[in-house]
Amino acid sequence: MSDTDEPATPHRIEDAAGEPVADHGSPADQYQADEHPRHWWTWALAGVVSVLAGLGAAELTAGLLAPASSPLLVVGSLVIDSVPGWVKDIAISLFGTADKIVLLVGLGVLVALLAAVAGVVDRRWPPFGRSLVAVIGLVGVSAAVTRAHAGPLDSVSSLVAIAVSILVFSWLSRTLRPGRTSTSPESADRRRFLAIAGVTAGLGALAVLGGRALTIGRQTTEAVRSVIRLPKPAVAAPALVGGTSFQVAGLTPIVTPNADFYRIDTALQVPNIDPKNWSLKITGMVDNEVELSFAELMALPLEESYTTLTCVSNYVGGDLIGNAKWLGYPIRELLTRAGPEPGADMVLSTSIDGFTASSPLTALTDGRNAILAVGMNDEPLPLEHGFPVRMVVPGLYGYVSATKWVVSMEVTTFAKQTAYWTDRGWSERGPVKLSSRIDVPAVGAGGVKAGTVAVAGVAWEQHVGISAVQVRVDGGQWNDAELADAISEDTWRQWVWRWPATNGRHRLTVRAIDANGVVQTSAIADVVPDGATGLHSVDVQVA
Ligand SMILES: Nc1nc2c(c(=O)[nH]1)N[C@H]1C(S)=C(S)[C@@H](COP(=O)(O)O)O[C@H]1N2
Ligand SMILES: [Mo]
Repeated sequence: MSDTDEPATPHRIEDAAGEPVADHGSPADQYQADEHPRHWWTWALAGVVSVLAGLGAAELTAGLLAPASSPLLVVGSLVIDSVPGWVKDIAISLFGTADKIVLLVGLGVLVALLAAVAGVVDRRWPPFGRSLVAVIGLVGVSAAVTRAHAGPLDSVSSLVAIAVSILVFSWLSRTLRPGRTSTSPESADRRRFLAIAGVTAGLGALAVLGGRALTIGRQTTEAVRSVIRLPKPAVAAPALVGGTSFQVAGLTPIVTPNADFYRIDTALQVPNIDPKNWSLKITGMVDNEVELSFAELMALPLEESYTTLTCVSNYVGGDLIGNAKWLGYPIRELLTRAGPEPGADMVLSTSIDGFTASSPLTALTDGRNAILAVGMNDEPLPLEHGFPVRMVVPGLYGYVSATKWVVSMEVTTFAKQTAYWTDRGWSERGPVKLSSRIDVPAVGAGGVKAGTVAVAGVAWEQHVGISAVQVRVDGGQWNDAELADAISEDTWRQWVWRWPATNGRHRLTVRAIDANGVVQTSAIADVVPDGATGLHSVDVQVA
């Protein structure tokens, strides 16, 4: 804002005690006076309140998105990891088991002091104070990204803290420079500032507590999960012998580690379910309603199976696909207990957070490994993959079958009920489509040398299986790739083709042929409404 925006009526600038400190008849005087607005403590307060608001937003973000990114916790653990042993020893002898609380409170006090200083500095030299706030926040960012197992998402909370602190500070400081925005008398301005600061501080503190509570809920669930021992399977998955994998650098591993498994869901916060409180109800068009507790499920003869899970939103060549060894109980057995009534053709499964999926009844009863899963790659399900119980159904996209945190199954009909994504324009049925992907050479790969080059990837059509994969160069003839052994028709299959590569720019294209002899179509379809089709191509520069 420029000085010409000043209100026409001059008004008095006072210090905190209410003494006039300047009288300004001319805009120039007034500008002068605005350089020293309000008493320093209001600026210190503005600094502290802004940073509290920022920390509140950050803790909420951490609680919702990335629990490991809480700025207070990451900076705290950075301090713990970096102080020398003797300092730790002194801290423990002084504070005992309260040492961590003392550390966090100490950090809080330090941040509050720095925030107060930032506020006071900004009073005189805007925007240097604000920059100081950003610098404090960057300490959080660097602590977050340097923690063990940190990912880029872990910097999010500290970035949110910086943004919110600076926004709130700019806003509060406007109410502190009255000549620029307000024509009300000084005392009213001060009351207004204190009211705004009080409410903001209250909201910030609430947000910090709320965010911490969310994280604690998750930590509790993680703790419960970590002591669960999966039972020995009654039916074990086949041991994977070497033949199912090729040794080609960059080729997707045949089994996807849990930490790398794609995640798709509508959950803003991953549900925290204590297995003690979990149960599954089978209702609807059944002779007997069935209710099953977690303990009952774990006591049943559980079966292991490898199943590749794919998302309908996976574009051609995309990575929304993974293969895991699941442990669970056949849904078919539970449905037999329930006894579906004639006419039923669908099972609507519901998650604790309200997500629903419509699976054809036949896919759950026709003998395939459609399971209520408790284990993923020899571990209890990770929280974000459905702990404690989810569905896995070979041959169907996840949105119509793979309900995580599942709590009920209603036996019904497609005519009567629709599921979450069907109500949003997606098809009510989602059988997986035949597809294949080139992993190596990677898109845009440089450094490919003329000579024999391994072109490799995966191909899948769950519950049908793959019989051949072919690769062509620059639209030439199709060449048969070598196939690794299939684990089963429910999993993807690795392939490799040894390409006699010549110098220049080339386009590699792959297609798969399924177990029935059907060739993957080159017709391009979008992911909506029932999955993408088309062929995956990769352009490579050979030198
Ligand atoms: N509760 C719940 N379950 C869900 C979803 C969801 O949004 N909520 N998404 C589904 C979709 S679209 C897919 S592709 C799979 C993904 O499972 P994953 O995250 O374990 O890979 O979960 C399915 N199960
Ligand atoms: Mo999906």
